[in-house]
Amino acid sequence: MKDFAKIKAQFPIFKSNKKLVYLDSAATALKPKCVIDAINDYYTNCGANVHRGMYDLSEKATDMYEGARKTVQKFINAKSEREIIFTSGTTESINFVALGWGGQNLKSGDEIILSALEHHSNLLPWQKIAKEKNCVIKFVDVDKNGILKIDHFSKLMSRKTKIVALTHVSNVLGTINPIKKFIQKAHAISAKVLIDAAQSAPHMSLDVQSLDCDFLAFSGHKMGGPTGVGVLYAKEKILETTEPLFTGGSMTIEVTKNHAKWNDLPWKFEAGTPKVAEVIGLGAAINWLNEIGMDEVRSHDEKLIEFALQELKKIKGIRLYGPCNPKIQSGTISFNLEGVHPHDLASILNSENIAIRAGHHCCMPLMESLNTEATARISFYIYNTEEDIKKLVLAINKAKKIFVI
Ligand code: C6P
Repeated sequence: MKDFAKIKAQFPIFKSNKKLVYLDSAATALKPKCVIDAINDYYTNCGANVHRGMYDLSEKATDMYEGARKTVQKFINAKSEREIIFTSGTTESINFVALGWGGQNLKSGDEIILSALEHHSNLLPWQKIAKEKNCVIKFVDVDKNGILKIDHFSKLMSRKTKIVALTHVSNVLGTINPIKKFIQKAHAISAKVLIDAAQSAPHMSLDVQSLDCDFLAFSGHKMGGPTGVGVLYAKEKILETTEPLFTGGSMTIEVTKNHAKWNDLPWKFEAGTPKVAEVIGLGAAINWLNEIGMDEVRSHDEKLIEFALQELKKIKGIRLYGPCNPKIQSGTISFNLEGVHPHDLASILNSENIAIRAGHHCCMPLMESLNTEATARISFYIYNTEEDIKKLVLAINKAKKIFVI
């Protein structure tokens, strides 16, 4: 059992903002000192570009950058570093698949299956390519607890299904979807599967070989890493036959006036100067998570969800969305308070130094399914404590007194 008070002490933000109760980690997680130090160290003591210079500092930068790739590979148990592509985040990773792989492989009449839970980042790239290629998008329904209906998925699948793109964990409801079952079903009809792991990679251990997904996307900034960096995992045999979406420096081994030969994997997908400092920072974040242990992270999450659900349920007029079950819910709870708009609630909580998110959370179709325009959302990470939840509940009751007559 880890000492979570000691873990919280590793976050400099709590020294400059002593009263902060940060409950918006699904938007972005705070950064531990070791990550800030790793980025600082790169700029202070190295600063060179990667894969280019024949001098010590550039070789050092390349070693740190490629070392981070190895760290990511092990973190998700990918077979090879060749399967790890650094992107700017989940959004870019999904766009790479939809527009790059999809642009090359989808054709008129093909079907794409998404779900009612998807973040706009796992919806709009598919809408774009579906319009371009005249494909059909179908959506797996969620039940009243925000859980994907696997029976409905079975009904949607057909010979025309080419790709299934699903979120592992909902950023609104926290639902942990049983993605392995969906992947197995999709593979039975030879469809490819992309997993949006933006909200799962920071909270639980992932094993892409065991899941057998074809693509997996996540962001560094939601797991203690810096903004501006993310990962696209894809099976090597898919990457080998996929053309790069972007072209430019570093992704070629031979260029003439009319022709270019692509570099080896994974570099053929990393055109231009990469996000060197950010990738190094992401590597540091993953090393730090590994030290804590992803099972500890998940179990801390589970305990906080359980405590928060228990305390929130005591508030009269609260409506909780989602599974309300810590076993299948990761660090996020959405709710509404009768008589108080979520924006007003967020602003009252802000005056009590409590940061939450309110709105549609970039999931407008899901809001429609939930029959609401917006929710208040709290989301945890390893620096949160039961004390934070007690402060939240006190502040919600204060808001009620102001707004509910
Ligand atoms: N969700 C939230 O507050 P980027 O912005 O590329 O790092 O991640 C996009 C994204 C994709 N999928 C899911 C499930 C997500 O939750 C997010 C980001 C944040 O919920 C910001 S909108």
